[in-house]
Amino acid sequence: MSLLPGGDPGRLVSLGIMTGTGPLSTADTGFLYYLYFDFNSTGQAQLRFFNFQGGSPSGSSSEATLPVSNPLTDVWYTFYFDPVNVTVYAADSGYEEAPINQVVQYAHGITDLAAQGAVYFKIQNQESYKVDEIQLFRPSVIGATLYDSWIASFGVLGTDAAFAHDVDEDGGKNGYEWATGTIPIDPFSIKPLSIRRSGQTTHVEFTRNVDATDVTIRLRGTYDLNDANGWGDVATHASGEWTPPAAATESGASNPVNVEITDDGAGSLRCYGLEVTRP
Ligand SMILES: [Ca+2]
Repeated sequence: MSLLPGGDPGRLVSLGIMTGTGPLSTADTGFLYYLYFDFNSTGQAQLRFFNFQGGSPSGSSSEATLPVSNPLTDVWYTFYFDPVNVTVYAADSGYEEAPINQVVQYAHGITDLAAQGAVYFKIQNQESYKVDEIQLFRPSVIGATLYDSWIASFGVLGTDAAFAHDVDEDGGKNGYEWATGTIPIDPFSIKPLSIRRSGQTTHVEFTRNVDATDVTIRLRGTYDLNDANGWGDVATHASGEWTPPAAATESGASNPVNVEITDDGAGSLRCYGLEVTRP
């Protein structure tokens, strides 16, 4: 954000990421900001932030002083919007996101940003200010696990996003779909175990999402479904490798990869289950 020559540094500039066309409006859903290069002639730049959903305030609204001294004409802002928080950084000589550059992190309370239609970046008071550069990208959720970021990327939030929940009700829990690389919001996207017998050997096949490095996958087997203590590990994947190594063969150039577990000791009848856990 740059102050134009002759522009008044004490003048408010408004910007936001909000629904609908036309000017910024608190009747829209989205994020609204007031930026001051020099708030009340204090020499300090300030950010004020507001959030609205369906025309009502949501989340936290407050103000924060920028961690820069007298920015004069240019401030480099970085705004991270994740499903829960907005995190803002500011610096006076380029994009900086070190802890010392953090302006504020706050919960926005917005659960459906597009509830009132398409979302636009809007700015007012452009006669004094200009936006020099906007970069859009999808960051991982700050402080979140790999699984949390993955499930949030499908717009699944709250209790629906629990590892043990099955949000699309296809019989595969979210954590299982993360581990096997299917789509958690598509009930037709699910990968059950495929089991076949070849001579005295049983082959169990499924897929594995190589990005799911935060889970342990355990193929378990039992000879008696009525015996809760009858389950034993056939093969386990953790920390990037299978145990025992000889039991598993992975193939395929794309993600998810195909996994084939060979169970030589299966005998005449064995039932299998894939258990997915995370620390
Ligand atoms: Ca599912």
